[in-house]
Amino acid sequence: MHQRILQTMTSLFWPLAISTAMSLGCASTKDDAPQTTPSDPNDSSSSSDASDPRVPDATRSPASVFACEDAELPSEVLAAFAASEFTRCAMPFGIVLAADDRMPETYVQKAAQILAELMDVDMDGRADHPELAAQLSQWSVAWLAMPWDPERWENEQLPALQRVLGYDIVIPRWWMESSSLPDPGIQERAMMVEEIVHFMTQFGWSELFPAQFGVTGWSSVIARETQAASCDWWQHPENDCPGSPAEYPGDCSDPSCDIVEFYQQVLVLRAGMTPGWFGIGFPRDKETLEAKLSQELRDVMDDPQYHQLRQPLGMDYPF
Ligand SMILES: [Ca+2]
Repeated sequence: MHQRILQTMTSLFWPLAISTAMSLGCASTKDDAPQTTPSDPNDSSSSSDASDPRVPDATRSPASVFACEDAELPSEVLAAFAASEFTRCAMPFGIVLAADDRMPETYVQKAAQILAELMDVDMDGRADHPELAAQLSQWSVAWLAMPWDPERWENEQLPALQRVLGYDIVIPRWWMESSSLPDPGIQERAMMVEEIVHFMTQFGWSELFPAQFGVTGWSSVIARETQAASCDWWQHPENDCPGSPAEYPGDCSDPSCDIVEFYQQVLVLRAGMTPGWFGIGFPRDKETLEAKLSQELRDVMDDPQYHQLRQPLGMDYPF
């Protein structure tokens, strides 16, 4: 339920933000055919038992994009992808990312590279946190979808896909200012980072480290930080604050929405990147943010055991 709230928020907010900021045209294009490389389920390195889907092919990058029909997934998942014309897949460290056939391959590739890098910041080909990879590989719990057309997605594709797959975190065409550029631009990449960080926070860190990163209530370190900042230097534009009403319709007051949105901006700005958008009152630079964060949160974010991003993404994970 709380997951639906997250999608409700994002599905409202990104398009509104884009429609107000968008001045460029955004003609759509179809794209070339996907590569046909098999998938790569899990972390780790050696050994090569082809019968074990958890053992990766050492010749293949975790960021490879391949035909979904070649994914090492159960036949009912492959059938659902085929019926929905989700043909472009990547499985960095076992995590399922699948895209509508119309999504340009360069966009799927970039999303796969961002996901792979967030899971393997030192780019040694192994997930930095194997338990996180195992957690996020549970496609029956959650997966990443790149749909193209909102009507078809809501009315046809999602109903079919959610019969076999878990919750969908989407990186959709309709939140992109353009999908006609040869490669994703700044806005599209920031949106990809945001949605993938949301996915990792809600379905990974929150589950593995509930006391530090839990988003199902208001007791974790990041939850308390969100509450402390709320209506001071953080306000989601769908939430009301005293003297500062919501700027967009919707509701992001549930912890799984408010915390996840707040933490993404903290993580990204603190790592030296620019979030795709800023909450009301949110600092615009890393130094100002740093001064506002509690010592407790900074200690958790800097603790190597949690593998939180500490540097800007290169977004160039080899594929
Ligand atoms: Ca690594």
